[in-house]
Order: sequence, then structure tokens, then C-alpha cells
Amino acid sequence: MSKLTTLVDFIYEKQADFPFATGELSRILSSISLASKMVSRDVRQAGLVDHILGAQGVDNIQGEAQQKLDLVADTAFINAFEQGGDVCGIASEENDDFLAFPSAHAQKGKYVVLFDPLDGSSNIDVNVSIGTIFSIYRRISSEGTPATLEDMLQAGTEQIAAGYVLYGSSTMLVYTTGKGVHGFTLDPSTGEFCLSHPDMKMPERGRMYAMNEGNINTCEPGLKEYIAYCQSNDNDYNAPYSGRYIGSLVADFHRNLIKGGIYIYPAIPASPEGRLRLLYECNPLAFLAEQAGGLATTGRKRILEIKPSALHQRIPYFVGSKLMVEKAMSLLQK
Ligand code: AFP
Repeated sequence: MSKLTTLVDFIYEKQADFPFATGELSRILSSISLASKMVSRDVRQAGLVDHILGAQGVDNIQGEAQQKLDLVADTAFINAFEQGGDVCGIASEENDDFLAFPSAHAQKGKYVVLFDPLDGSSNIDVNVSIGTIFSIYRRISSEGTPATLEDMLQAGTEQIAAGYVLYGSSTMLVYTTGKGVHGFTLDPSTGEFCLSHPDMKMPERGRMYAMNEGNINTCEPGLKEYIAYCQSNDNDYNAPYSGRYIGSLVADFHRNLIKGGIYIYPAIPASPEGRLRLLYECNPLAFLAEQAGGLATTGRKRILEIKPSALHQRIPYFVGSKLMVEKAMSLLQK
């Protein structure tokens, strides 16, 4: 029987990969793991809470007012980061502005974390996979002072670590610190994340494309041409690809990471900048994609090199298997 490696063991083993490592990054990853276990528990109870114990907005059996699950997740992660003491501030998709933690202890933290606490949250009510996506950066401002907007608006190339937790048929945590991509599955009986997918590699090509095709008529000609190519016999497999769109980016990305495929959310008239957020969704998954051998672009340029101009900036997104993203880009640029 092969040895079981828990996330905690793995993080501490890998700490030696970082020169001058002091354990702070490891502790942040441990905080993420802890908060995600709480969110996973709440996600698993979502149907019970909504349909058996009472509807949203009414008091639960403990007499507390129920909160929407995405706010519950947001609070769980913020608390974990604030209490850990290594993070001086956060920015989250759920909050209009970033948060600089006020305590002197937190202000000594060297890192900021940007995250989407519950991606795909419109899928909660229908019991479809959702996830948390995160990015960790080293702060630019001086230690001992409050975190600043500049700390949050760094290009994706500056990420120290990134990852996601997928609340699917099992709960998985997948992360990178720039030395490959590793996946851990939560064992519900012990409450431990166990290494299940070491050194994940995204296949160079795949037979699945994920896009909201309801928007196809409003897409630019090059993208229409790429989707037609996917659906034709005249592609690299000489057979139509399968269309697979979950509507939770993190779940579509995870499938493509394992099986090969492309996820596309273009600029369309209804979302002229694209729909997805650069800081909370696109950058972390772009870092993972590149580490696994895939690509992430706007259709024209590399995601990780974009210098963000606003916290909630949106961009067009093409992410997945290298050859598929390159093909889509070649048709867009024709
Ligand atoms: P929600 O978190 O609001 O459900 O948005 C999910 C998302 O950002 C991404 O995860 C999906 O792929 C995409 O939006 C779905 O958008 P469409 O409903 O426009 O296809």
C-alpha cells in the first residue's frame, strides 16, 4: 500500500523549495484548507438548510438568521486569514473594496490574498459543483502598515501561490506555488486533504469545449469560426468535439485540467469587457494552467502579464489545453 500524504505533510515537505522560507506561506495554505473544510460542510448541508430546516432569510434552528452561502464562505475565509496573522489584507469578489486588516499583528503580515469565495454560486440551488478560487501575493507596501490598493493590483506574474477548492462529488483542493500543480481530495471520514493528484499536467489538446453558446450569435467572427471548427469533422480529431458547459468556471476548468479542453468567456455586447474577473478568477487559474502546461489568454494576450487597473476588472478569457487555446487565438487574430 502506498503511503498516504496529507496536505499538511506535503506543504511542510515542500517548504524547503523556497529559499528563506519561514513557514508563513505554509500557514496561509493551512488557513485556506481549514476555511474550505468549513465551507465544504456548509455546501453539503445547503439543501437541508434551504428545504428542510427552513427557507433562506428565515431563522435557522439555532435562532440565527441564515446567510447566503457565498457570504458565509466569504466570512469564513476572511476570518481565517485575519486570525492567521500572515495576511495584512484581502480583496474578495463579494466586497466592493479591499480590506486592510486593522490589528498591529495582521499589519506585520507579508502577504495579501485575493479570492472568489464561491464561484458558480448561481449553481448552489440546483446542486451543481461550485468552488473557491484564490491568489496569494507578497505585499508591496511596507510591513507594519495597512495593506494598500497597490498591494492588490499586481500582475498575475507576481503570484506566489494560487489554487482552488472544488466542492464537487468530492471536495478537492488544487494549488501551485510555481513548482507544478498538486491536487488533494478531502477524506470526509478523517477531515484530511490527502494527496490524490500529484504533479497534474493538462493534456496538450482535448475533445471538449466549454462556452455559453447562447451568446454565439453576438461573438466576433473569429470565435464563431473556432466554435464551428470544434463542431466540424474538419478538426484535429476528424470528429466534432463535445460541448460541456457547467457554468461554474472552477468545475469546467478542473475537468479540462484532467481531460483536456478549452473554456471560453469572450467579450460580448452584454459584457463588453468579458464577464470574468481578472483578479479573483482569471489570474489564479491562469497560473495553474501554465504550471500544468496549458495556456490562458484574452484571445490576444497572456493573462498573467496584464497590469490590473481596478479590483473588479473583467476580461475576455480563453483558458485550457495549449494547442486548443493557440488554435482559437490564431482564428481570432486572422
Ligand atoms: P456566478 O458565481 O455568479 O454563478 O458566476 C459564475 C461565473 O463567473 C463562472 O463561474 C461561469 O463560468 C460564468 O460566470 C457563467 O456565466 P454565464 O451564466 O453568463 O454563462
